[in-house]
Amino acid sequence: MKNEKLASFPENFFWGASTSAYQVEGANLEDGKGPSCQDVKEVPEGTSDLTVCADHYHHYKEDIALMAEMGFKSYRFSIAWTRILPEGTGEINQKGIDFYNDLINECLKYGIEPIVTMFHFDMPAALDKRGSWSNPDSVEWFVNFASILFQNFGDRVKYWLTINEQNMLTLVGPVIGTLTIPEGTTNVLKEIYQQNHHMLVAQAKAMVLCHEMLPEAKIGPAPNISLVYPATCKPEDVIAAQNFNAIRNWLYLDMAVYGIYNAIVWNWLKKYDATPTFAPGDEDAMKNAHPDFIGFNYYNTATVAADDGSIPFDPIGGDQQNSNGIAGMYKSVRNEYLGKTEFGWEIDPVGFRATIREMYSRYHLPMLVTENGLGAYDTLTEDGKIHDQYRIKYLQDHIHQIQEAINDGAEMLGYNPWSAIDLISTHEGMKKRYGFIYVDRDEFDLGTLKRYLKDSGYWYKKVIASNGADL
Ligand code: BGP
Repeated sequence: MKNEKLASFPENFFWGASTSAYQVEGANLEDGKGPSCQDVKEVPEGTSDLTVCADHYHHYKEDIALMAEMGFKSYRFSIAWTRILPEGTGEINQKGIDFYNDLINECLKYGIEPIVTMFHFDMPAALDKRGSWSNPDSVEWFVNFASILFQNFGDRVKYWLTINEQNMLTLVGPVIGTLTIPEGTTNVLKEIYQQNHHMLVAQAKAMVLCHEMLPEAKIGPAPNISLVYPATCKPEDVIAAQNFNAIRNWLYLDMAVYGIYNAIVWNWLKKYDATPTFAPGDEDAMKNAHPDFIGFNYYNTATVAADDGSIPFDPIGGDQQNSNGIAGMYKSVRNEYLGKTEFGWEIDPVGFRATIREMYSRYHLPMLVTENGLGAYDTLTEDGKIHDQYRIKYLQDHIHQIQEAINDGAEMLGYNPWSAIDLISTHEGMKKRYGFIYVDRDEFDLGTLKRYLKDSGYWYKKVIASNGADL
């Protein structure tokens, strides 16, 4: 597929891919690493635990060599808080620092830009015991962790992402195993949005600190953003779509960029006596922080209608891309125009373009795609091949829409789909694969852990070599 009539991808566009520490590394309690909430959670039935994952901790050199073979310009990974600070605060684990130094240096050896996520769903278990994000001290815990990262890795890491999918932590925390509600909580909605508030303040302070400590570096948020469509042109459905857009998307970006609470969300929370309490200085902290770019994950759009009274009060149900709705605000419906993945997520490449256009109109900042991708069952053939034409098609269609968006005037920094290598899904185990690199293991049988480039990996190599001209 060629896109000759469209504007080209910018020079130095970050073609790469993503992973997160707890899903890819394994070695979850090795070399001094402390447990995170992911290591102590109940493993969803029928899925692997997180002790080995893709064993990237021991195979990172081989993995980065394969990324280099595909021509990656960037690799987005996260740093496990508990590898650096096993208890979340206090003593630093030197072996954790050493591991990420080695990982970063290995990327740089091949000219691959390390893009580092500071927090990807892995709250230290020790901090969970101290109230997790409900504890107002969580802001300082995170800022302390951030300062250690900037100090140790800031000489080489130029691109930082604060909190991965804070909106999903807030909206679907239970399914990704991250929600801790202190005992005795009576207003759960208020507690969740108080946690969300602490994360927003923590993010703001980390952005300011980054600019102070590392004037050359760039930092941004990484929420999961996907435009929400009204089911019909019925005005009530349009209001429902605005509600969901405000709750799911704009709350997070209005806050990151402008330091203000979205009015629709604020007034919805008010109805339930659930608006967060501000500590002295919070407002200034949020207003003073400015991201250099917007990192965002996109999987698909959502479609909603007005709630007809059938939606139960459940603001934390569903998964990242599917939910029933929120009572009085919106009701999720199926979009008949879209196909679905084998795991039930709708597929909407054109919605990608629409989402990028909308974000650019609202915030006028360069954007970095930090996730996008197709979770599927893959098969390794006898001769060591993975024919994942379905993934190629998905990525092709989405990259094409980025180019359309660039042609519309959007400023795009890079594309880092999920995932560089097969890893463990948030709640569907090893069988839901996303990688360009296949890892030979099953859900429970650890296999050989040998790596194979999938057909999509060979295809991506060609895309990168042509800077997106040859899809
Ligand atoms: C995002 C997360 C990732 C990742 C991806 C795919 O929400 O940031 O950690 O796992 O979705 O989701 P899943 O693993 O549920 O298929």
